Amino acid sequence: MGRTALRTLAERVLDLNWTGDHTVPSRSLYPHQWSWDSAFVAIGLAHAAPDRAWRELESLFRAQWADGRVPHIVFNPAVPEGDYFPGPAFWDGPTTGLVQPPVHAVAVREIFRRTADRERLAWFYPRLCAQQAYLTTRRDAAGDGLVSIVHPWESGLDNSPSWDEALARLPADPELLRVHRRRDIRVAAPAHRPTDADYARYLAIAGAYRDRGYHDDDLAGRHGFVMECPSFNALRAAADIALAEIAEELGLPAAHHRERARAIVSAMVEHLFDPRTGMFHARAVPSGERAAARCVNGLVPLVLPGLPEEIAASLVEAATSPRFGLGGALPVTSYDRTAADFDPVRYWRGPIWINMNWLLHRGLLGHNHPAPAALLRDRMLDLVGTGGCYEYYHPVTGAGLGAAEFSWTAALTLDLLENP
Ligand code: 9WN
Repeated sequence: MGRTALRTLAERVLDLNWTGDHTVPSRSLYPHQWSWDSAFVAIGLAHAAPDRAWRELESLFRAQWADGRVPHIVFNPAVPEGDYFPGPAFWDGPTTGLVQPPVHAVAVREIFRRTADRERLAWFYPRLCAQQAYLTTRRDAAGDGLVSIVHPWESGLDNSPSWDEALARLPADPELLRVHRRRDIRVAAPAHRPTDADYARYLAIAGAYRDRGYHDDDLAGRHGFVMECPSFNALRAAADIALAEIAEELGLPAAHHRERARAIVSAMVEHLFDPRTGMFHARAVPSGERAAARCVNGLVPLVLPGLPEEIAASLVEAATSPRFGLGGALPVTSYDRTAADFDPVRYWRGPIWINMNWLLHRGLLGHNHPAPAALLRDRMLDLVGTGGCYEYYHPVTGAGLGAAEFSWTAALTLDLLENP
């Protein structure tokens, strides 16, 4: 498909999934508003429909909690309870109490660059600061300057092998799946989705957090799943860099944002980088054990401009190795291709995701690797141009998998087309 036809296709997907004040990730599988999806969508809409880009994030931030957290799903009250599980009845409210990676400050900066709308920028700035403050003060479960996630869904890489060891320590209660019927495996192929055992654990962890009123006190002592995720923390540092630029634009002090970004990068290098694998790994709290699996979230810190150059070089090397295949015929996989349990179809355990590759593309450019960045961009555009805007793609055949007409794939395709 030519680049012009691809732009038309991507815009059509975003139009199809627009509800009037936000974009659903996919009409079939995800009929509500997801937090980091909206940020990626806004980055694409900034090119195609900038007013809609602002409205996308405004609707999300209108659901921000008083404590500053931006919920991972904002439920659309017009959508029947049965259309997504776990829906509002399970979470006991109009939003979930979980969060997702804070890509929003980067998105706001991108929309501002294209609109120069200072009034809207000023509306967002305190809200984005409150989002960061929640993460910094309430979610540093280990007290080491890194944010902990309390559920695999918070990482956005739900089913990643990064969480296997931590999940294996928790009981999988089959009764939970008798009480609550899964909807995802009625809409998508079960072989592409998490297993029942993992889903039972997801429900148990979410239910325990909900039953404690979503309080974050003594997470390390009281909660069953507490993990430091390298891509979540990298995106949090990237958010502070974007916030520094936003603050300067508004004539406000910015140094504290840059200082916090620096502190996050140092803590990540100290606690999450493994010189033996040359990449970052998730880490359990309070045990401090690093997950053995090599997953794409361990490469995403390449987005950080402040990363020591030898570490950036080591990430590029790991990405280029046969484990992830950067520079090959297809974009980078979500998991180590050489791992015994690499699964080409199950989500986050092998397939290729456009948002992860879009972040790596930015990282390659930021660390002065223009040739592999250009190649990766072409590979992404070819993949989407051949298969359509899928949720993820088969790492051998490039076939589209998961939800068709998936919003962030369309949005980030638009951004890649606009930024040659
Ligand atoms: C649970 C919406 C979301 C993405 C996540 C992705 C998937 C949800 C699910 O879909 O998660 O949040 O039901 O599996 O893993 O990254 O935000 O697109």
